[in-house]
Amino acid sequence: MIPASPAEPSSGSPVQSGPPGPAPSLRLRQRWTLAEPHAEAAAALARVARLPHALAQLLVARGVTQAAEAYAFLNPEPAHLHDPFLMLGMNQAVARLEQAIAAREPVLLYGDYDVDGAIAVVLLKTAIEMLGGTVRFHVPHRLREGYGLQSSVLEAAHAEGVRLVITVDTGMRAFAEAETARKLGLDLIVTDHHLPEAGNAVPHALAVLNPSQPGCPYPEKFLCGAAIAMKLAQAVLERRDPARTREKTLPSFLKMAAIATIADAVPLRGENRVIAALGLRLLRSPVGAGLRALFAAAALDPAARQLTGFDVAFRLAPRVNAAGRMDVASEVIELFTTRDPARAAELAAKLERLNRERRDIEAAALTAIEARLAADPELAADRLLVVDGDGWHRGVIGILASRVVERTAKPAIVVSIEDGVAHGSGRSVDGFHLLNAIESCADLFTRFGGHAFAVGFALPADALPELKRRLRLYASEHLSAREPERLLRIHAELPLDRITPVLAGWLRKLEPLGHGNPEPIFVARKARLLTAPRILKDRHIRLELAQEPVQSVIPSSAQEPVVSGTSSAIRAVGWDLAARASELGLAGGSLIDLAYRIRENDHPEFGGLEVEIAGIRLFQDAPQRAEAHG
Ligand SMILES: [Mn+2]
Repeated sequence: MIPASPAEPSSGSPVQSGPPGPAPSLRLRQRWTLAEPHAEAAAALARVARLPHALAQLLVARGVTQAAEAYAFLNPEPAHLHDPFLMLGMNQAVARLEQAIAAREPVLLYGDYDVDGAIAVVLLKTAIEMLGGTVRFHVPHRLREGYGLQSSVLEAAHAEGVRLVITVDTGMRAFAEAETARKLGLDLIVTDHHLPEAGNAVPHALAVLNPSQPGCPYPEKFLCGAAIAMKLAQAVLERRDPARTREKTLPSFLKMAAIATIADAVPLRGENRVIAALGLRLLRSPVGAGLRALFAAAALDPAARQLTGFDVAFRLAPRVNAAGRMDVASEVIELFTTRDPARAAELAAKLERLNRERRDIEAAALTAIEARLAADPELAADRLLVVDGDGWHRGVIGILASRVVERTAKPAIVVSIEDGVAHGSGRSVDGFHLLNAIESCADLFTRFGGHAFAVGFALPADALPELKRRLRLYASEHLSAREPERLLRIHAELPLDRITPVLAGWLRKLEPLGHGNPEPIFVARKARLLTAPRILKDRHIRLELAQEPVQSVIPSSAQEPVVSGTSSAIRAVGWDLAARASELGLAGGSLIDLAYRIRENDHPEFGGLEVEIAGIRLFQDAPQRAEAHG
C-alpha cells in the first residue's frame, strides 16, 4: 500500500566508508530514551537460559521471557513454521486451485508493484506451473493504474477465458471488484495481509486468506503478502508430494519469502523471523539466475558472507522496488523466473539503471526542497512541512517525504503537481497521527489513505493553497512549538568493559535485524577519552575510550565474565560528529556518556570490536533514568 520502507543509506559499508544514511542535521537536539530495563525478568531469563544479561534484556523487550522461547528465537528452524492449513479459507482455496490445475484452466494472479507483491506472484506462479497448471499474471502500473484490484483487468481476463483469479498482497478492500468478479462468473481467491476495513468486513470471494481477518486462527498475524502466497503454494504442493515439498520446494521458496518479509517491513519476530532467518541462511547455497544477477548488481556475495537483514532492506529491496517506482514491475517477475543467465543479467542491469535514475531524481528534488526551506524561513518554521513542486516524479515523493522527516524531525508532506492534479505523500514522527491530520481535510481530496505514519492523497492543484492553510492550522493545534528533537531509543545499559567477543557472538544471533527486531543500541556512562578526538575528513571522529568504574544495574552471569579494571581501551567511531565533539569541548581525559552500536571491524590493521557512536554527551553524574537530553 503505502511503502514504509527504510531509507537507503547514501554509502556502502558503514564500517569502512562512512556513515549510513544522510548527514544528520547538527542543529537538531537529540533526546535519549532508555528502554524499560525489565530487570527482574531479564535477570531470571539470563540465569535460566544461561544468556548474557544484555541479551536477555533485549529478548524480554521483544516479548521473549521463557528459556524455551529464547532458545527458539536464537535458533530458528523449519519445525517452527506453521501449518498452512491453519489459515481460514485454505481448504476452499486449495480445492478450487486443484480443480483449475486439473482442468488446465488459466489462472490469473493479480499482484502488486513492490517487492512483496512481485515475489508473491513468483511463488504462486512457480507452484502452479510445477503442478502442470497455466498461469497469467497482472502487476498494476504504479502511476497509470495505482495500487489494488481493477475491474477492467478482471473483465479483460474473463473475456480471455480466465475463470479463477487469485490476488496476492492486495484485495482485502476490493469490495466493488469482488462484486464485478461475481457478476462475471469469475471465482476470486483473495490472499492479502493488509488489515481489513474498520468494521472487519471482508470482500465477498470464494476464499479470503488473511491471518488478520476475523476468525482466522493462524498464529502469525503479521505475515507479508508473499508469505501468505507461499502458504497457499505450499498447501497445494504438499497435497501432491509432501516429502518433496518440504525437502526441496519449500527451502527454495523460503529464499524468496525472506527477501519479501524483510523488504515489506513486517515485524521480524515469530514466524516472520523464522522465514527471514532460514531464507537468508539458504541464500548461501546456489540460487536461480535472477537472484544471482541481482546479487551481482548489488555487489553482494552470499557465498562469501551470510546476508543480513540490512543487506536485503537497503541493498536488494531498493533495486527491485525501483522497477515499480520508475517503470513496469512485471519485469521483476521475469527476472525471478528466468533460467537464462544472459536475460537475467540484462534485467538486473535494467533494475540497476532504474535505481540509479531513482536516486538521481530523488537527490535533485531533495536539493530543491532544502534550497526552498533555506530561502523561506517562514516555511521552514512550519510545524508540519508541506513542499510542492511541478512534475516531481511520483514514484519517489514518499521517499522524499521520509528524507525531509529525517533531516528536520518534523512531519512532512511532499506534493507533485502534474496536469492540474496534486499528488501528495507524507511521513510522520512519533506522536503525530498524520492520517488524522489529512482526514480533517477530507473534503478537499479526490482520494486519500494511509495510517498514523504515512499517507498518500490526490486533489485538484488549485485546492492546494487551501490544504496548506488548513494543515498549518491543524498543526498549530496538534503539534508543539518546541524545537523538534530527534529521538534516540536506547535498548540497554552496557558499560564499555562488558563488550567482549563472547557477547558479540551472542548478539549476532539476533540477526536478521530489522523492523520489530532493531539493532541494539547501548548506553555506557562515564567513559574516559584516553586521547584527544581524532578528526577524520573534517567531519568524523575517532575516539580511544576506557570505561571508568560505574555502579552497574547489570548483574554478571556465567557466560559473561566481567572484565575488571578500566585499562582495556576500546575504539569508537562517530560519523559526522566532529562538530558535536568540538561543541562539547572533548579533549583527552574528558568523561562522556555514550550511546553506541557494537561493530566488528574486519580491517586488517584495525580489526576487532569497536563501537559506533549513536549519541554523545558529557558525563552526567546523576543520570536521569528514563530520559535525558544530549
Ligand atoms: Mn505487502
